[in-house]
Amino acid sequence: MKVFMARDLLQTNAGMAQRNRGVFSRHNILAINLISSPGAGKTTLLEKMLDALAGEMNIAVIEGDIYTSRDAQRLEDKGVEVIQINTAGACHLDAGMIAGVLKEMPLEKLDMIVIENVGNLVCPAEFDLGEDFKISVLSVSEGSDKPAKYPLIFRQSRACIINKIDLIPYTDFQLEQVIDEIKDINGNLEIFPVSATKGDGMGAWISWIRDMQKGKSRSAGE
Ligand SMILES: Nc1nc2c(ncn2[C@@H]2O[C@H](COP(=O)(O)OP(=O)(O)OP(=O)(O)O)[C@@H](O)[C@H]2O)c(=O)[nH]1
Ligand SMILES: [Mg+2]
Repeated sequence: MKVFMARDLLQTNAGMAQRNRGVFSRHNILAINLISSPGAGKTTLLEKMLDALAGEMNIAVIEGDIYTSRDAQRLEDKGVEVIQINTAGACHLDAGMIAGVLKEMPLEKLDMIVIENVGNLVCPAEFDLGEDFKISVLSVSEGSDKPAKYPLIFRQSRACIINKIDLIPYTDFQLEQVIDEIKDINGNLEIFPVSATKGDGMGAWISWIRDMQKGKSRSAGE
């Protein structure tokens, strides 16, 4: 019987993530990793991001799902390269899976890679994929207590999107209180309350991510 220790697996992952980071950096690609509970709105956000940004930069998407290619199919008509990874049961993407698909991607042409991780607030937070940063997505319908209950992902992220703010009137979600709790966990987080479906707040998020991509390509040129 083969036994693998979680600590050793994480070390192997860290080495592979470092290699991915080198690949992104050599090609001046901004790589972001979207993480949330199932159904918080990652694919919907991505659809709207592609509508806004695909005409001005070359974006590719890596879709992580346990099963099915449904999210990849939703994004394919946006005219960008979409690669599906089915983890066949695993609750997160790891750096080795990303390294495997990077070999198949037209890296020299790309400005940004968006990775949609498997819907899960816990395991994906543990795995560095070599991305520039993680983005956590929390949705109003999940309840106000989620940042306090699952702090790791908020600690690990560079930005947090609070999605589905159009549903606030129908729930007991306390937006200001949640923002304060998230800031207590990570005071450096950029926080974007949005409604991906209605469009509220999306301008600020899109312009922030656009600036991050420009910053990465500028720093590469220095
Ligand atoms: N009311 C409302 N619904 C939304 C919003 N964003 C997404 N949804 C809905 O939430 C549901 C889930 O959205 P997805 O984009 O598939 O969520 P996801 O995080 O990609 O889901 P998984 O990939 O399965 O984890 C869909 O029915 C969306 O239409 C929003 O801003 N407001
Ligand atoms: Mg999705």
